Amino acid sequence: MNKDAKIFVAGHRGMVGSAIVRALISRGYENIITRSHLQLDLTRQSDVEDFFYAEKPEYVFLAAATVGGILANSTYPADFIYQNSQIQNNVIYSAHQFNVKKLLFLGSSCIYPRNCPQPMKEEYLLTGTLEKTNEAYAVSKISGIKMCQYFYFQYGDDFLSVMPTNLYGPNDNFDLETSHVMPALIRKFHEGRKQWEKKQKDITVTVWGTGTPLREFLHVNDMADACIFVMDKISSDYLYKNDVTHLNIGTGKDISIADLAEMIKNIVGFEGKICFDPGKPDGTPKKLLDVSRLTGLGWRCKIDLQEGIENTYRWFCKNIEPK
Ligand code: GFB
Repeated sequence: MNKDAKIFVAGHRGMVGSAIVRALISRGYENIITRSHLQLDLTRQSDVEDFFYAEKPEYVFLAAATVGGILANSTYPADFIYQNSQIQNNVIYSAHQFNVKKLLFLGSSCIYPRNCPQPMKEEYLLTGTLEKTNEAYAVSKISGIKMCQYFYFQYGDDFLSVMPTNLYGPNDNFDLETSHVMPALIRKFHEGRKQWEKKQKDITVTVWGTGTPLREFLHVNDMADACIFVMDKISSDYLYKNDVTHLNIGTGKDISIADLAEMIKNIVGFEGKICFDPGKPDGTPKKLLDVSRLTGLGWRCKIDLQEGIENTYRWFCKNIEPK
């Protein structure tokens, strides 16, 4: 991408989209186009077409999506499948109609089967049954991957997909009902610490599920860095001709939810107890990506988990819950 290339970041107010915009600006890209949800509803096909007709972006990062943690995914499956399918169908099809040079579609590691061999390689897509708690979201994301692939096959469009592992960082959703585990635990331990400081004794933080599931966590700044790397250096030709439908993005390391809780507890400085609520779903038992394809192409994550959580907690204290 030239520094003056016209780049549309769809979903620029979200955690990933905002990180991509920051990363583009810091690298000197000057012509970034964004639209808030109020300015452009990406689920409306004709509005999206009008936007692409008027703006004619050259590159598209498709980071707009309806996302949420395990409870939001299992409670609102209709919203997850409808909104995500609409957004990606409209943006990918308009990118095709208005000759976008390259489009990067962002998915999620939940596209892989629930009992997938670990670590999960790109070629394990569509080899088994999906995890029920996020099936609706996963089905829409798989459809997006396939849409990019088929537009390449039929029309030669340079559209490709990346699948990040569980992401966290600034601008995450810290709502306790709808968020992912990382922001939820940061908030819970922070609130627990405040109660502890007010000398309320016997404070306990509740962690959902059994604590045994294993997850891999990538800081969103690393994700943004990887997206720009792929946009700049990897072509659809390379990917699809090697029979690969998408690229995994992750750290290659996982941690149990119980150990993650301990880590966040120490970073936040909470001195009370942790208990587990097995009444809440565990979700898939283990989710670790095989990232060897992307590392083989020259990309590596830079932010380790300790540093990433410290950075996110500082952001939370400054922007969401000043002490
Ligand atoms: O991050 P999370 O909601 O999503 O939950 P998934 C990960 C694990 O953390 C589960 C546990 O085993 C949860 O039970 N957990 C413990 C908690 N305490 C909490 C808490 O307070 N809040 C939350 N949210 N979890 C999502 C998918 O799956 O991952 C999405 O539903 C997407 O589709 C996303 O793919 C990346 O990792 O289970």
